[in-house]
Amino acid sequence: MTEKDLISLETLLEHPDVEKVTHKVNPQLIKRRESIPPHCKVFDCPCTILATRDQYQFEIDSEAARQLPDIINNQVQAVEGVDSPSSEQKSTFGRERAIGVVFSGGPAPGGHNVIAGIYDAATRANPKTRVLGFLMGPDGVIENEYVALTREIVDNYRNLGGFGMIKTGRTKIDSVNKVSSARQTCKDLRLDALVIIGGDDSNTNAAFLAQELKRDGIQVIGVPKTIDGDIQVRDVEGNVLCAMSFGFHTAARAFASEISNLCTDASSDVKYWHICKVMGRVASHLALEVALQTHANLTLIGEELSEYVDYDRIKKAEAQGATDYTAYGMTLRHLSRVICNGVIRRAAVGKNYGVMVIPEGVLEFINEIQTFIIKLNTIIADFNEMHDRPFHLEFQRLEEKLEYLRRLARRSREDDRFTLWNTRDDDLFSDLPIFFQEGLLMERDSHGNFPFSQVETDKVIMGLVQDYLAWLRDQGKYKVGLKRDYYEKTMKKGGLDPFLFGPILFRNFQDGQFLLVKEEIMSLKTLTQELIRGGAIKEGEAIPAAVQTIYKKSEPSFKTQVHFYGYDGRGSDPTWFDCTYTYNLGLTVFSLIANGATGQMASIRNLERDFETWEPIGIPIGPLMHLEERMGKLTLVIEKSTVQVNSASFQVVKNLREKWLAAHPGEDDFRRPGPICLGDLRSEDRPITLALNALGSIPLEE
Ligand code: FBP
Repeated sequence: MTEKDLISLETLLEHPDVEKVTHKVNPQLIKRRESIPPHCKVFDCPCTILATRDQYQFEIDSEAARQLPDIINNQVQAVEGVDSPSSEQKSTFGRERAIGVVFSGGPAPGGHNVIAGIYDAATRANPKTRVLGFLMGPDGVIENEYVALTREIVDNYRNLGGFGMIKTGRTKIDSVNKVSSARQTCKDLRLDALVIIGGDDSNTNAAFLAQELKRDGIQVIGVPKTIDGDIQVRDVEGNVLCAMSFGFHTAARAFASEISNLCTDASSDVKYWHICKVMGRVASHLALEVALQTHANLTLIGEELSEYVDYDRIKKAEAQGATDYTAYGMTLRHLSRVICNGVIRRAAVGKNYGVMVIPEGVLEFINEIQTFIIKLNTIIADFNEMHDRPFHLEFQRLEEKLEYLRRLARRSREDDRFTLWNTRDDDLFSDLPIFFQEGLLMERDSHGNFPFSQVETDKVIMGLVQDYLAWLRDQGKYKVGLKRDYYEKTMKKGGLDPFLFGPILFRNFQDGQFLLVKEEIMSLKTLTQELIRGGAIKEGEAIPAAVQTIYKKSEPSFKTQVHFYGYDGRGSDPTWFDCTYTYNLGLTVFSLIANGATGQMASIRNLERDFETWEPIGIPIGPLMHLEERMGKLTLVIEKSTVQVNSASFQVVKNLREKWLAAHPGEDDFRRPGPICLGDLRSEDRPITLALNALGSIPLEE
């Protein structure tokens, strides 16, 4: 560096280039804010109406009919454009309104565009309409904390990820007090409508609020949000009304982009297995989409594990005139065997590395774990109901919680009506690693959900995998296959005849492309014995250096790197698909409000098809409700949609699994989805799962 390059710190910090490159508003951000997603044609019209689509019917739960009498008979409504509205239509549609919006639950990319769509449509219909954003999620509604949204605020967040504009929270408006406070807020603010942008539980809340606020003339509209992709709605005949919640595509693409980079790194550095836990509290939709996007070597799908049936066990039990219920569903131990099998097969062709995807909710599908989760949910909920101090405050240390469980187990011995937690449960629970016991006893959220994202699911599974691999290595069954060329070259370099040593060292010397050291050679001691037995060396002679090199190369070490993909993808800027989907959801919400709907969830049909075919609709929320066990009680909720094993997307993954495992000589089959960028809505820029599922379902064999 010369004198002329020297610059004072002051001049540096004031330099316009420094200001330019460090300014938080960068060109990418400007491009995002300025991009305008396309809108469905109906929204070009000066006003819209709702047309009932009674061809879509639902099976109505009698309890839902009882609790939601004013919204249970709602029908699916399609938004239709009116080119020349009557003056009455114009004045109803364009009436001045006050609309409250709230985010509920975890962030999902695209949420800001829902608000932008509502804001644009509402202020276009009447510039005096006010859109109020409740702060910090449902707490904002309960506590009347809000911000009046302006064009400037909305413009700042267009096409951007997160829920930063008004933040979010997980409070549930479920008690009489909370409902009454929320109602008071809506009345105080003279709201015409409240829009709840949330997941299955939040849309459940929306239905109850719609019922409650109907008498006040306040409409409630839900919007299907969650990266987990588990809000999917079909009618009774299987017609798809909501194919996917928003945010799913972005999160899956964000995870896939990172995981694809790991595939590249793993196959370059060839020494690690990357274990990637991906979000999805219960359903494995995200893992499935990531598998399709990246072709990772191994992907677990929770729903498949619970469908597993061990026919050998059933037969054995049947032969003894018994029924083996443990044959249904996969056990943790069995799962670890399946994983080890993949690891060993890849190692045998020299690939002692790979990428594996684990859905965070996978344990929910393992019978033995699910039983614990359900029992503990009930125990904690019962305790909370019967005591002033909640379970987690009363018992803060693990040992205290375990002692409480032991007390319950003792009680079950004394009182046979008490069966919730028995001695066997207690014994099995004590066998689990401590970190997992702690995980299973963690505090549930306000909806009673088990906090999977905080449990080291991967550690539970990989602990068993490590143990079994160590055993297999000791048995000589886990070996790294060596390229024949490499072996021959190394031996010749060491002055040894590869053809003399080959049959002594390898089990497949005759025809193997990748040579596998014999199982009985498990240590330098057993190697020496084999060499002596094969006549390659004499008693007391040392193992030749070249043979030692070959042996060492064949010795596997299972090295892992663990990653968690969740919050990062949840906070990602949305894909163009999600930008467009959510903006149109927002426009749909306003059409529903302007036409007097309540208890409806905004949706767009035909998401898997060309944009021109997208159809904005309202789905009645009441009929989606069914009874489910929550916190130990039967509660009305919207059913979570999990991966269907007969779906085209799952079947494609299942049938390409072997190809993606790539346990053969030659290249892996990794796919590079690339990073998320703004673009046009091309067919490949939407969830692969959607495109595949639209092709139909596969009939399952009995
Ligand atoms: P939502 O259902 O509210 O959309 O949240 C889903 C999710 O992103 C899950 O994938 C994850 O398990 C959970 O949120 C994490 O919750 P938290 O933000 O409370 O840690």
